[in-house]
Amino acid sequence: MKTNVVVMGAGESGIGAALLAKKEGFEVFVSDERAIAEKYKAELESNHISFEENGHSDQRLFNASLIIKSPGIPEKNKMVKELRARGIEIISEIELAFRYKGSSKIAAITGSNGKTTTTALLYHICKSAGLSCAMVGNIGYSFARQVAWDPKEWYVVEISSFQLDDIKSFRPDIAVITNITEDHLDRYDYKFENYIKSKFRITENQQKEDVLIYNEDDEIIKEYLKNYLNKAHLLPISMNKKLPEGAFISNAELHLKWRSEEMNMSVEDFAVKGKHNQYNTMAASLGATVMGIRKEKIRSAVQTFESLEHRMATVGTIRGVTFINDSKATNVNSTWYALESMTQPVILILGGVDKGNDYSLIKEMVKQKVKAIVCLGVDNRKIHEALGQDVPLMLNVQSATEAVQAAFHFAEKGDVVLLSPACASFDLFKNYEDRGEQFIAAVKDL
Ligand code: UMA
Ligand code: ADP
Repeated sequence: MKTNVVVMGAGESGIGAALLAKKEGFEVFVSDERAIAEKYKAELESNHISFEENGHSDQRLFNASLIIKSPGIPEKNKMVKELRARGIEIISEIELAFRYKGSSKIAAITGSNGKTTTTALLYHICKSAGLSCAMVGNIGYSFARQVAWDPKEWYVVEISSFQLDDIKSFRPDIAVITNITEDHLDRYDYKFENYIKSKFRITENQQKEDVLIYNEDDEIIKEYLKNYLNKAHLLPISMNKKLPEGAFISNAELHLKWRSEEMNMSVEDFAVKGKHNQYNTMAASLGATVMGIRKEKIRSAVQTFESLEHRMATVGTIRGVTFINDSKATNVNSTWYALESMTQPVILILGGVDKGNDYSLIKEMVKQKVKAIVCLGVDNRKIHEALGQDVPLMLNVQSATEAVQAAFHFAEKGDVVLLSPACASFDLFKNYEDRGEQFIAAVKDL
């Protein structure tokens, strides 16, 4: 028997970690603070992995020689503090998956916004090109589970800052940082600097043969890179300047250059629309080029990619009013991009759980484009204070149905009703998917 491993948390991440650790011959025990979901219990039982639920027992955890911690468990957790104090090694699930992935390669995508879209698009390109590949990580399917059950030559991994917090040797062949704006500050002692550092850990083990694709127009990233001792080959993307290497958009045309490869493509041909998706498409296309995928394949995959649910998805048009579901916009920056892409007058549905939002960032956009704001949240005071002067109409509602009805009432033919809340959803909904689905149902009921 090898090291005795305890997995903390029995969600998608923890179960994947337990399965891989077991496969690699570790003695594995899973511990969860709350009740474990039936489907996960069944998986543990059928794989002969012992577990406890409704509490972490000191004795089990303190005797572990290695802890694999689920990303949702914060550093301020009492047990985590105690384990740190005792010097017990703690790693994340993506670190474990990296250690056992063999010679397979990794394209890893992080950033505050656009991770899922960029990951899904890069995966779509890889799949269309016939690569042996899987899409894993924060997107919802555990990286470790994939490595244990169905190894592939390439892993396209969406990575959150929480997963990066406990890496040691994790080294992606291709890393992408889409952008960095304030988010999740409650996990980083309310210090933006700590969150930025966490995101940059995606490149900390990269070597000169690896590539870091980053957003050259993002001031935070550029500033941080100035003093960062980076070993990876840097590949920028930009909409503001022409670049000798990397990807840029100028006059609505994408230009991509990497070694002897060159590709041009009109942004009109991108399947996903909006400026933010132009950044995502640049990052994914550049990643695919570095992977060695031919430009013809990339071009056709970029044209056929279907946009993801709850992200700027058109629900329908009723009496000339178009309804757009952007429920996944859970921070101010993503709502900024949603508004930026609007060409018609907007009735904006905003609000929910505020993660320390600075609404002044969307003030100008709101002044220019928004006719009315429907506040969909338990506590809407901050929105009223920040934007109350900038729109003629503002109203509080407590459900998706009320929000849709009120917005439709304010709207005229040619307007857009945009659900892009800039907030988390947990005050009135189970999650952002639930919020989006209730919005869609309410539109269908009109
Ligand atoms: N738990 C404990 N002890 C604690 C706290 C929690 O045992 O002190 C237990 C809970 O009872 C629960 C389990 O830990 O059973 C949950 O673990 P988790 O919160 O890490 O969630 P998982 O289901 O394992 O899902 C995680 C990611 N979740 C988070 O980072 C919060 C998923 O990202 C990811 O898809 C999955 O691993 C597979 O990689 C979700 C997410 O919300 C989508 N990510 C955040 C985001 O995108 O903003 C970062
Ligand atoms: P993530 O996985 O990082 O949360 P998603 O691709 O799911 O990113 O998009 C989340 C939200 O951010 C959506 O509202 C989407 O419209 C918006 N968004 C997507 N890409 C970007 C980007 N590159 N910059 C800013 N906002 C973006």
